[in-house]
Amino acid sequence: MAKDALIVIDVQNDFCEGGALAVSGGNEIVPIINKLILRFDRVILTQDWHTPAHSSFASSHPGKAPFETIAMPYGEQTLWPDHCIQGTNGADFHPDLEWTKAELVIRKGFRPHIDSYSAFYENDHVTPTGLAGYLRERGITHVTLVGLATDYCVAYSALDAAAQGFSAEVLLDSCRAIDLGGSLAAMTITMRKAGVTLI
Ligand code: VGL
Ligand code: ZN
Repeated sequence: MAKDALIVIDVQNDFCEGGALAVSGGNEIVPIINKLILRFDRVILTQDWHTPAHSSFASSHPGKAPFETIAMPYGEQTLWPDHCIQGTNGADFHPDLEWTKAELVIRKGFRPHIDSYSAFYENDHVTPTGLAGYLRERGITHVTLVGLATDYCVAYSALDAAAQGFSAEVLLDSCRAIDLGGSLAAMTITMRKAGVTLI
């Protein structure tokens, strides 16, 4: 029988109402995710965890505004408002998220010169976080993904999970999207093509 883990992506204050990079409806998913956490035997969380003046922040690039893009050595990077800075309230999990049961917290985006959307690899697609090895060593073969944002960190995590040979499922009603320039529709198609199950 497949061994399943719930991966809760970036349910942090800065992605919820009133946060620096608030995702519309982000708060609504907290009670839904809390019910899922109760149902799963294995729960893993991710936490976007940037250095101050991180290279993914528009404020680090003179003349650039949030949501513009820039060429980085590893490819095109969208620039964001300052968010989820290590040790700040914005980087904390939403206060109502029932996270105590989680067995692992994967922090990502902590290298100043590279962003990380995926829970598995940084945006260069080669620097691993260690999550694939952790799952394999624990015999976990199936991952269920929920959280923020559908079209960025959830989608890239699901794609990498599938590429790493895990069966991956995204529960769309437990996610909310940023939807920048059609990114939600595009990532939905990309996930389907990669064999990610969207529910
Ligand atoms: C995310 C943009 C920047 C996310 C994180 O969690 O989807 N998006 N950092
Ligand atoms: Zn980020």
